[in-house]
Amino acid sequence: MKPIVNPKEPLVTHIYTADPSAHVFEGKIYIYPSHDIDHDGPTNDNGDQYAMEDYHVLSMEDFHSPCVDHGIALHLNDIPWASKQLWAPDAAYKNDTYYLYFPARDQEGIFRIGVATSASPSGPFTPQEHYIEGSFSIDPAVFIDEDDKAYMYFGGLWGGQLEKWQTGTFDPNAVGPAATEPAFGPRMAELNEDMLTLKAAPQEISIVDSDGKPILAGDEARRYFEGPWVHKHNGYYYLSYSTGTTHCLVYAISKSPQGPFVFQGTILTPVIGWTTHHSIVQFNEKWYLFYHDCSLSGGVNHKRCVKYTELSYREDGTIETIDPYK
Ligand code: FUB
Repeated sequence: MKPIVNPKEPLVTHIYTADPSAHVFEGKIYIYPSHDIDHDGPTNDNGDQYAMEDYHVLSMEDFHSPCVDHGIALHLNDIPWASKQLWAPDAAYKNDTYYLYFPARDQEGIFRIGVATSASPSGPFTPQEHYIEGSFSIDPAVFIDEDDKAYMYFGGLWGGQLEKWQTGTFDPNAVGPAATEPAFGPRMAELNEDMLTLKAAPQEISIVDSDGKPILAGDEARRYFEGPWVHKHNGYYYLSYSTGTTHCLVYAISKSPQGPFVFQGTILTPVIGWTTHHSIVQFNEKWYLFYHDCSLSGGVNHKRCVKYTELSYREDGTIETIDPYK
């Protein structure tokens, strides 16, 4: 049977969507994207063009069913601590509750990560009064391991402010490492059983080459930029992420959720538009990549659309590189 939403085509066209975090909840595919908006504000490396104000949850019964928009699941106006920019979210299920994790700027303009809860995977979600204590930067991705431990991976350069947190407190003047120094890795923190608080201060995840040497900041084809995602396949943890300035989705693997992760290769070659951001999910024995590009808006960087395609592993566990337009 032919899918209703074709692979590599926008999942929905009535709104702009980006940064899809896909999960299988209650036997269906749920997608938690950013909701891009049209506006005439500034565009810059600080990411001011990504001025999102709410989240919509999308779902599909399977790949032969239409993609349903469940409407506004959470709005900026309802988040007491947040001032603007609801960026890439993720969701998780535990304790009979659905959790929506999301970054936003606080009242001082500093990116923090918040959490909201719902009894339903489609929301609406009720936010906590305050952001998660000890959280910072952007792009939370929550991975629940087979032993039920939950880890939140996060962090993004430039507008995502990861450079500003080198000392553990926010330094607005801090810059990233020199090209010959190790690149910044994403951060990871285990969540407490309540899924609302961190068990300990976030730690940096190390990404190394096949000789065990850290990937350097000047190695822009391989270094971490933003958009972490962790999934498990055949006993290995796969950390995938965006390389930002070189516009690829790449991945590294480890035997531990704490890393170090050894760089492997490219999952997705560049898409139309500056950003690239994804998730990987298994549904009915097959694996899928959800990602976005700017094809729906004719290439406007802050008006993106979410897509999906099948993802394949080779015999040795490496992932076949996908060309988004073939
Ligand atoms: O959507 C806003 C930001 O753009 C996300 O947080 C980044 O991952 C990039 O996709």
